[in-house]
Order: sequence, then structure tokens, then C-alpha cells
Amino acid sequence: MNFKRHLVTSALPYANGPVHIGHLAGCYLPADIYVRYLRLKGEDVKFVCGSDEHGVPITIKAKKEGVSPQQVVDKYHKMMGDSFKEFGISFDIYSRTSSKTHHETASEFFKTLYDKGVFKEEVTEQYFDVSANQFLADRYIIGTCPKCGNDNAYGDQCEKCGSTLNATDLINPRSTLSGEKPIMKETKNWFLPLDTMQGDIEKYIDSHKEWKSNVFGQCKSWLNAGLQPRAMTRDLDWGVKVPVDGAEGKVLYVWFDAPIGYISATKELTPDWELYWKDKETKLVHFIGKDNIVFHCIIFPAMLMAEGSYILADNVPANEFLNLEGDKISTSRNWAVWLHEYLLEFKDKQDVLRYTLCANAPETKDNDFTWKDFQAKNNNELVAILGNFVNRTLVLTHKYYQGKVPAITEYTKEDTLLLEEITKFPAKIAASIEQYRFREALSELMNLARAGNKYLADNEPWIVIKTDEKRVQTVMSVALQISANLAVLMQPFLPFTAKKLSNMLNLSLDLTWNDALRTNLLSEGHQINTAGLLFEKVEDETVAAQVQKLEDSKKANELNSQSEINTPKSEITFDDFSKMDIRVGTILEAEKVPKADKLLKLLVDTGVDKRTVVSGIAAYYKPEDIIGQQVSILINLAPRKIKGIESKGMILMAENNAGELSFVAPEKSTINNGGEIK
Ligand code: B3M
Ligand code: ZN
Repeated sequence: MNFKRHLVTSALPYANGPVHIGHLAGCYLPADIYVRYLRLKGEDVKFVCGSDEHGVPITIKAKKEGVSPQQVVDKYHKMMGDSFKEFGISFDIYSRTSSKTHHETASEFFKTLYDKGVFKEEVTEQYFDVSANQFLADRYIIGTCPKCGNDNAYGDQCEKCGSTLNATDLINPRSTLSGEKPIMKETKNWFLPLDTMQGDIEKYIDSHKEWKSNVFGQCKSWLNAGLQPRAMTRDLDWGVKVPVDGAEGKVLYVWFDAPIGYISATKELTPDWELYWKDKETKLVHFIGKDNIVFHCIIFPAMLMAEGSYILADNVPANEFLNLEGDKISTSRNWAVWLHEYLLEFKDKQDVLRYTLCANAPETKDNDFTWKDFQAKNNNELVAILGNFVNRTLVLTHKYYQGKVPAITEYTKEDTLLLEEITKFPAKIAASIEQYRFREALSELMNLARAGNKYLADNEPWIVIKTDEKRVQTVMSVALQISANLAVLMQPFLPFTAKKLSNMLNLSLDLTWNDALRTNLLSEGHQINTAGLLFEKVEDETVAAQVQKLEDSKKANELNSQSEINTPKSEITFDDFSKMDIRVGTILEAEKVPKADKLLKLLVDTGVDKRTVVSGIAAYYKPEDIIGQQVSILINLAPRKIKGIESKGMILMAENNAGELSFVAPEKSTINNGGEIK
């Protein structure tokens, strides 16, 4: 490594919902592994992140929850920060873009570009929602993607094909505020002239052919399509105010301010922030998800180039998406494993999730998280390989040597070969980590545990102890050294387990990565502590409960899904409506109608009279349960004969998509029978 220091960032998550496993697998866990590794190597590294608190995703959420945008971001900023921390994502700072430092930093950055004459000031026609009295930017507008035909593309991006869009590119645009077709209205905005910067950006991207192919490929396809000027301001009221005259009611585009959040966070972290951002000997790495590639590889670098004094990212390792049980993770459909819930339900099992997510990381293609696989990874790998090896080693050491590392008597040829093998692991794992191949790195780590397990199985100290006590001393000593090396090398991936194991081995906590090159981390006579289990089996019931939880949320969601709502009936006049005489009534008697599964015969007090009504509710209500129930009843419906019974009027029922029925009754008990519904 010929960089003097490192600055590592993870994408700033929108503060509009809790963290889920898709976020973790995408850019938080890989970044954390990378940073923990660098720290172990003794590198100078800062790891920054924070909440992205501006932009339309926040204001939409606020509207939905009926609270202010500030309340939304306060709630989720705290929640996300807490769960990242508990999960062991070791940010040096978790900041937020509503902070004063950030507003100042973003504002100054804009002003600098403005004063340099970088922006093109342009009056253009933008979509405007008349009924909401608001311009429609970004996620306030949806329509058909001109590139792939997706009907629900956002005004700034199509999530299906990943294209970056301008709102005016959308076909059949509609407002997400009112659902209406917007009108065009003139407004002034400031544009970053990406078109004239194309050459410089191309040079930058072309100097990074080593980037992951998904990242490099996406950049090239944008460049080939030709970059377009992009507005860096928006007609919205939530965000960083545009700091120039004549910009009232305008804020910075969220994708202008958010990446500057990395700079603000570094400023808050250290007075030396400029070293990390402006010195060529700093290696800047952005960990992101694949939907953020253009912003980090083209737009943000263009901003930094235009400013002139900043370094550019050396790498932008972007992951693909993680799916859940074969379906796309979705916050709005509640199809997710939420980190805060996992932490509650799987106490002290952070490393099991870290392991599963890393072993399954969507590094080169979308991948799937399933609870069955979570269980298998835990039981067959963590418990059966790593845990089993360490446990046997420690338990036997206590049994034979009262927990003292025994003296080596003589190495066999196999011992020497194995010890040689072991010294190769730090370099192998490091090489994978440095190339952002974390799955590969983790599987190398497990190979070390496998080697240890095999060594014990081959040498059977529990049998040999009866015949060759001396040999067992050497075998146990080798096994103990492997355990110590594991304790060091697992730190980036499984930090909680690493600590546990180091404690059990009574190992110094300030060992570094290179110490794992040694095969004598534990000296003869060193006293180890009591052995405990590193991992516990995950039972079938636990997994079944999680799958059930997902099934339940899918069911609830299907029932509520918009697509299954019947299409509206055609318009009627007020006269049509007022012809209906609907009253509040109370059920006095109820009984089954013979030979009719669905029907109940009811006697209803309508306030006007007491009358018989036949109602098709038998599948949902037992006669004895509904005596005294208030209902809404249409009393001037012409009488009909049903199964030989004259039914006068109709009880109104609400029905969900599953056909389940519910009475529609007044919410106040003071509404008497005969009360009109109008
Ligand atoms: N908040 C988008 C996202 O969460 C955005 C990332 C900002 S990184 C500067 O997908
Ligand atoms: Zn598209």
C-alpha cells in the first residue's frame, strides 16, 4: 500500500426508515470489514457516514406519517445510528445532513462553484402540481421510463433499469402528491454542465479500469450516451437553502448536498479533515449500492473537479442487490429483515448475521437471503467448523493441561507443513479484502478453521493421549496456535466472536494483522481462560417463526395492496345518492337459514320499525355473537324473497380483498337506532 492514509465512506442512508439487511449487505458490512482490516494493519483510516436527511424521500415519509420532516429524520437518525452501533459497524462518526456544519459546508461548496461561474443558470419549464401548488422534482413525480418502459420510474431515476433521468424525460408523468397530470411552469435553476465536463470525467473513469466491472460498465454506458447538464437546485422547501440572490424557495438538489455530507462528517470528526480530502496520499473509497453509482462516479467527482482542491475516489466498490426469500426487499411492502428487530430477537448474535451476509454478499450479482440458509450457515459452518474446532481445542487443553499451553516436543513433517500453510493465510485474506472480495476473504478464513478441524480429526489427541502423551502436547499446542491466529484474522468479519475467543485464550487485545504471521502467539505455559461456546445452534422453530413473520407481512400487504382495489364505479348525482335511506339499526335476533351456508336471518330494530332481513354473513359471524350489534341498514330497498323468507332492506358490510366481511357501525355509542347515514 503506498497511500499514507485512508478515508472510507458508506452511503448515507435516507433517514426515512429503519436499516434492513439489504442496506447492510450493500455497503455497511463490507466497508466495516475493510476498515477493521486497515485498522488492524495499523493504517491511518477514518470511516465516516451519517443520515441523509434531505430530499423528497423524507418529505414524502413525513406526509405519510402526518408529522414534520424534522420529526421523521430525528426518529430514524437515532434508530439507524443505534442499530449500526449495536451491530458493530464501527464508524468513526455517524453524522447527519441536518447538522449546522453540513448546511454551512454544502452552502459554501455551492457558493464556491457559483462564484467560479461553474453553473449554468437557466429558466426552464418544470412540472408543477396545481392542486398541491408545488413543483414536482425527483420522487414527487412518476411516469414511464423512456429507456425501459417501467411505469413507475421516478423523476430522477428509474429503479428498474438504473437510468438517471430528468423529470421531463418521463412519459405520461403524474404527480405522486395528487395523482394528477402536472402542468409545465417556468422556474430558474442552476445546472452543473456535465456535458462540457465529459472529457475530464472520461479521463478519470478510464484511469480506473480496475474498478468492479459493474461499476466501470455503468459509468461507460453513461459516458457513451453523452452527459447532460443536471440541475443542482430544486423548488422545494426542505433542504439546504440555495445561498445566492434570487433563489428564494429553492434548496440544493439532495444529490448535490448528500455526498458533501461525507466532507462535513470528516470536518466534524477531525480538525485535520483537509488531509483526508485534499492530500493526494489519501486513498478515498466509497462503499455504495448499485443504484448510487452515477452519483458517486460521475456527478460527485464532477463537483469536486469543478471545485478544484479535492482528491477523487480511488475506488467505488458498489454491490448489487440482496433479495429476501426470492423477492425484492421493499420497505413499503414490509418485505425485509429489519436490523433493530434482529438485534432484539437474536441477542448477541450479531456475528451470525455478519457471517451470513458476508458469505452471501451480492458482490457480482444480486443474491438471496433465506432464513434456511442463515440456519445452515450457522449450524454447518460457524458451529460445526469454527466453533467445534475452537471448543475441542480449549476443552482438551483444560482437560489434559489445566488450561496451560503445553510444551512442544517434536514436530512431524505434517506439523511443519501445516504451520507453513498457516503463515500464508494473512496474505491471502488481505489480498481478497484489498480487492473488495469479501466473500472470498471470509471463505479463506474458514479454510483456516477447516485446516484446524482436520488436524484434530487426523491426529485424534483424545485417543493418542492413552498411548503417546508427548505427541498430544505438540498436537494441542499447534491447535492452540491456530485458534490464536483465527482470533486475530476473524476480527474484521466477526468482531464480537474475536473478542470472546481472545478472552478465552487470554490473548493480548492489541495484536495486529501481521502478528497472525506468527505461529507462536501463545507461549508455553500460558494460562488460558474457561472455554465457552462461540456459537449456538439455530433451531428449526426459530427459523420457522421468522419465515412465518414474513408470510404474515406478505399476507397483510396483499390485502392492502392498491392493485387489488376494484375499479371505481361511474359517477352518480347527489340526487342518486339521496334516494337511499340508510339508517343505524341494532340486531335483535339472529338464526341460521336452513340449507343455506351463507345466510343468516336477522331481526333488526331500524328505529322506524322492526323487520326481517336475510344477510349473507354466516361465514363470518355466529348468530349468538351478533345480538346487540349495531349496523347500517338500507331500509328503502325493495323487498326480496330469499330462500322463501321476505327480506326487507340490506345490511351494509365492508369487505376486504380476501372477501372478509365487517359490519359498518357508528363509532359513537350515542347514535340511536333510526339515526340517518348521509
Ligand atoms: N441516501 C440514497 C440511498 O439511500 C442516498 C445515498 C446518499 S450517499 C451520498 O439509496
Ligand atoms: Zn428504466
